[in-house]
Amino acid sequence: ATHNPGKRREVADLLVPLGLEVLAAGDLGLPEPEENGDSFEANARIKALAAAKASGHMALADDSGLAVDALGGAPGIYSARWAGESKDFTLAMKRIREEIEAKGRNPEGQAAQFVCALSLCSPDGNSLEFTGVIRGALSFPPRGDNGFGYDPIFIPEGHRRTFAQMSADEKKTLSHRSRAFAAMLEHYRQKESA
Ligand code: ITT
Repeated sequence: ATHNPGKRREVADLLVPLGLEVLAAGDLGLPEPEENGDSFEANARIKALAAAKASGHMALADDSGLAVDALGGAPGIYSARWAGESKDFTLAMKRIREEIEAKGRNPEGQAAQFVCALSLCSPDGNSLEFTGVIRGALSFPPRGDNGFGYDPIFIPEGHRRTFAQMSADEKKTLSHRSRAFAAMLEHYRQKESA
C-alpha cells in the first residue's frame, strides 16, 4: 500500500524471496488516503485498510520516518510532509539541520532513529501492526547516492557510513523496515507452529 518508489523497492526485496508477487498501490493507481493518525501504527493501518478495501486483496502498508531526539521526535510521522509537495528531501534534511541549530545545538552526531510500522490488513478490515526501529546519529552534509528520503544524513549505530553510502543489501541487514518485517514473519511463524 505504497506510492513511494524507494519503499516499494525495499518492500519488494523483502517479499519476493518469500515467493510473493508484489503489486503496489502506486502500480494499481489506488488513491492515497489521508494519513490523519497520531502514530506510525495508526497511519500504517489507515493505508493498509484503504488498499485492502480498494483492491480486494491482503494489503501491507509501511508508515515510517526519522525521529530526531533533540527535536522531540520530529519530523516523525510528518517525515514525508517536511519534504513538501515537491518531495524535496534536500530541503527536508536542511530543515532538520536548521531546527537543531535553532535550539543552539550542533546537528552533527545528534541521536535519531528511523521507525517503521507495518500493517497487514485483509479486505474485511482485520489488521495486525508490527514495528521496527534502528537508532543512529545524524551527519551533515548529506552523503551517498543510494537509498531514498533521509538516508544521506543517517548513520546507523555501530557504523561510520550513512544508509545512502551503503548498498541495498547492507541497509537491509540493519534497517527499521527489515526489523519490522522480521517481527511480522516471527509472528506468523509462531502462529504456524502453534
Ligand atoms: P506512502 O505513504 O505512499 O507509503 P510516503 O513517502 O508518504 O509513502 P510515509 O508517510 O510513511 O510514506 O513517509 C515516510 C517518509 O520517511 C518517507 O517519505 C521517507 O522520506 C522517510 N523514510 C522512511 N523510511 C526511510 C528510509 O528507509 N530511508 C530514508 N527515509 C525514509
